[in-house]
Amino acid sequence: MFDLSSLGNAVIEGDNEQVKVLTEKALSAKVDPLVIINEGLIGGMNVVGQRFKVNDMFVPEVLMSARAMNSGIELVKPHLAGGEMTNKGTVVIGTVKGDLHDIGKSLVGMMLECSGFKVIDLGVDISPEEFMAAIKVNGGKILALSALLTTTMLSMKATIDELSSAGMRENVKVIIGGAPISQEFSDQIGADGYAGDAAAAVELVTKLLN
Ligand code: B1M
Repeated sequence: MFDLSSLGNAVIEGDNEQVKVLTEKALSAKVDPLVIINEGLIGGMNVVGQRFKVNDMFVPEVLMSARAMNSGIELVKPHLAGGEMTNKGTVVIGTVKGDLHDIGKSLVGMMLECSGFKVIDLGVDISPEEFMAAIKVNGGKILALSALLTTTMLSMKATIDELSSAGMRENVKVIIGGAPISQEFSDQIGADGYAGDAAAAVELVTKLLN
């Protein structure tokens, strides 16, 4: 049985090289790629989150951990099933205005891509108008909004309102997610669904497009 705790520790320490070595080792040992991501890489990042909260880690260290986690994810990505499948539908994804957190959003985008969806990732700090423009240009059927701050989650409602004002609400399903988001909030702002993690987001998008 491969011990993923050392991979998690390398993420916590922000040790990019060690993360790459241990991720390669886990892949060679045939550990399920999703287990490597969820238990090793995100497991480590979750500890970083808890320590950041109690001021036991600070922004530069958090960024090093995030960079190390991403290096591992890049190595795992080609091993996730389904990447070469045909386009099941276009998803426009981004982190809402005022919010610079991109790790969870990128993970959701990557998992959707690996599940056969075409993903247009707009990045972070995306205004309702920018989301709207991307939906129009790309013909997206799903708008996927991520927020990590209680202050920026309000921009999700503004984005849905913008969609309605543009007369496009009927044609586009909106899903939302991120640490402060809940099903209750999703219902409150009139989104089509909430997903707690990347795997749930794939399930939700699949359901909404069927
Ligand atoms: Co920030 N930050 N941060 N931060 N940061 C949080 C979110 C915070 C909870 C930390 C804390 O205080 N405990 C807190 C928010 C408090 C609140 O609003 N209630 C916080 C704060 C306050 C801030 C700043 C204001 C700090 C400051 O400057 N004083 C600042 C804000 C900057 C801004 O955005 N304007 C800030 C900055 C940063 C960094 C730049 C240092 C860095 C971001 C780096 C980057 O993204 N490139 C950072 C980080 C890393 C965190 C924590 C530690 C980790 C977030 C993360 O990446 N987690 C975070 C603490 C925490 O969440 N425990 C924290 C790993 C990631 C895989 O999980 O993003 O939750 P997550 O995504 C999950 C699910 O939520 C879900 O699936 C993902 C995979 O399972 N999901 C979706 C996410 N999006 C989804 C979309 C979906 C569906 C599911 O559908 C569309």
